[in-house]
Parts: sequence; C-alpha cells; structure tokens
Amino acid sequence: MLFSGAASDSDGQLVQWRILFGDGTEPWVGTAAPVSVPHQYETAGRFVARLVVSDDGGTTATVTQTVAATTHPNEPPEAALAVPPVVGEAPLAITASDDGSTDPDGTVVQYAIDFEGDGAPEWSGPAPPFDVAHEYAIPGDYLVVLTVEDDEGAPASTSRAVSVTPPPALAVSKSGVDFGGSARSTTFDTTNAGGGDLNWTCTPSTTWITVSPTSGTNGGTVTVTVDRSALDGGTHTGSVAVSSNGGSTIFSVSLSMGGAQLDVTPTSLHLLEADSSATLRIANTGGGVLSFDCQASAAWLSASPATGTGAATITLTPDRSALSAGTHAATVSVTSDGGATDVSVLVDVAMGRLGLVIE
Ligand SMILES: [Ca+2]
Ligand SMILES: [Ca+2]
Repeated sequence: MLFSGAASDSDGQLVQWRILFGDGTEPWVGTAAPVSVPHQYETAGRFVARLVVSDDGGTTATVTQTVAATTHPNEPPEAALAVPPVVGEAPLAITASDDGSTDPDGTVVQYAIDFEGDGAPEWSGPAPPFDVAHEYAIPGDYLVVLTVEDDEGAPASTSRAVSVTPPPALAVSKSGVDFGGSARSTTFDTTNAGGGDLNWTCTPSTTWITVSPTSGTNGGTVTVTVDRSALDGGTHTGSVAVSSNGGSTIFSVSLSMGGAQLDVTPTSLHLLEADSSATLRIANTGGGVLSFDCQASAAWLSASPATGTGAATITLTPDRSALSAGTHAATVSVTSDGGATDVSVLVDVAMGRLGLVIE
C-alpha cells in the first residue's frame, strides 16, 4: 500500500510531515510531502492512518484516513496420490503414498489417507505418507482418498478407485463315488464359484485309481477310472485329492471285489487224429487270487500244468499208444477256490498200420 500526502500553510512553511499508519509500527517522517510511501500491513483489519504536518510556527494539523487491509488470497494446495495396484483378488494388499502434493504459495503441512472413502482416515500425519499399507479383505469397489492441508488451512483431496474382486472358489459336483462290485468309471465336475481363474489339479491316492484330465482351469469334467485287475477280494477305498488356488477337497472312491471266479474255455475239446495236444485257458473273472487244480479222468490224458494260480494255459496231451482205434472220451475236471468246471475231451485214434512180420 502506498501513501501520498498534500498540505499547505497559509502564513508560513510546513517543516515536518509524519504518517502514522495506525498499526503501531514506526511512523514515516519527512520534510516534504510524502509521495508513494510504501507500507505493508502484516495483519488484516481496519486501521486509521494519520498524516500529521507541522509548520514553522510549531502548529500541527492532522488528517485521517481509514485503511482496510485484507490478507492476500491463499492458493489452495494440490493433492497427488499414488496407489498401485488398483485391481486384484481379495484379500488385496495395496500401498498408498504421496505422489508429490504441493502448495503453490506455501507448504503442505498435513496429510491423511482414507482407504475406504468413508471420511475416516486410517492414516494421517504432518509428513508426506510413504507406502502406507492396507489390505482389503472383502471384495468390492473402494476409493482411496488423500486429503492434504496447506499452512493456511486450505484443504485439497484426490482419490483413486480400487477394485477388489472375489477370489477363486473350488466347487466339485460330487463328494465321492462307490463303484460297487462292477462299475469301473465315473465323472465329476469342477466349477469356479468365485472370481478370477481357478487352477485345479487332481491327484489319486493310489495306483488303481486314475483320473483324466489331471489338471484344468475353472470348469471341467474329470473322469475317474478304477483298475480292478490287481485287487484282492473285499472292499477297497481310495480318493482323489482336488487341490486349487480356491480351496481343496477330497473325492472319495470305494469299490468291492467278490472272491475268485473260475472261467475255463473251451469246455469241450475234440482232438482229431492229427492233433497231438490241445489247450485250455483258465482265467479269474472275480477278485482275489484264483488257485486251480486240473485232474483228467483217464490215465492216457495228461494236463500240464496240473495246478496253478491266476490266469494260465493248460496243455492237454493224450497218450494214444495204449488206445485202440476210434474215439475215446475223458473229462478234465478243473477245481478252484472260485468254482469248478468239467471239460469234456474226445480223442480220435487212427487205425494202426497193418504190418506183416515174417521170421
Ligand atoms: Ca497455500
Ligand atoms: Ca476409512
């Protein structure tokens, strides 16, 4: 603010000029009229400034002027916020930090971060925030708000959106299967009941269970197959572990195996004159281990091997040397712990070659 003054003395000379600014500061004193005398009021308010002039006769005169001083307008600060990452699965951990908040005509003196945009800051302080950690446990859309305040109390804020998506969640259509006495395969479905991508793997607990496919993403159909061939009689249990980034579960598997079951093929044989032997096939179509025994009803017919376990091939060999020409019948009885079967055997014997011996 600049002050100037003018006055005159009708019968003499003005010798002193003083300006009292009215704010208690030192007055300006001069011997000539003031021209553009600067003065700054440090506080806002109304002040009564006086110009006092004295002439050479010692007389003074005063003129007053009311001055209204206002403070200069405050520039508000600018808030700048950094929030990586802004999208992710719950629980989502983020860090928020000041990204260079400024005040064009002063300084930022207060910072506050509200992670849910609910007006209640989770963090505040006089220094710029540097990597303030926060974790969102519940999926949803949030606003992270940074509010700053300058040295004259002016606020500013800025915000960043954060999207928290649900985590993957494994769901399996069946909890298990009982294959009973004969079934060999079944299926179950995997689905993602949450968000994001569900990555799952299936691991059988034992070698007689196989799964296909063994892994996948989100929805899928898994085929579970059991191999009964090496299982003993009785009940067998196992499982398929389904594990994923959205939880894990166990798919239980059980089956039952009956006892051994004898199967003999064929059940009748006819060895023609040219056939020196024939074969029988023995198999176990049940569970457990089949133990068998072969017994021919005639001494001229042999079975080899005569005893055994599991699947086997039996060779039947007739001894025609003591047999007369024609067709001879015998029976091979196969007995086992899985049942018994009789196999009928016919053996053709040719006419002996007629010979004449003369001595
Ligand atoms: Ca300011
Ligand atoms: Ca809050």
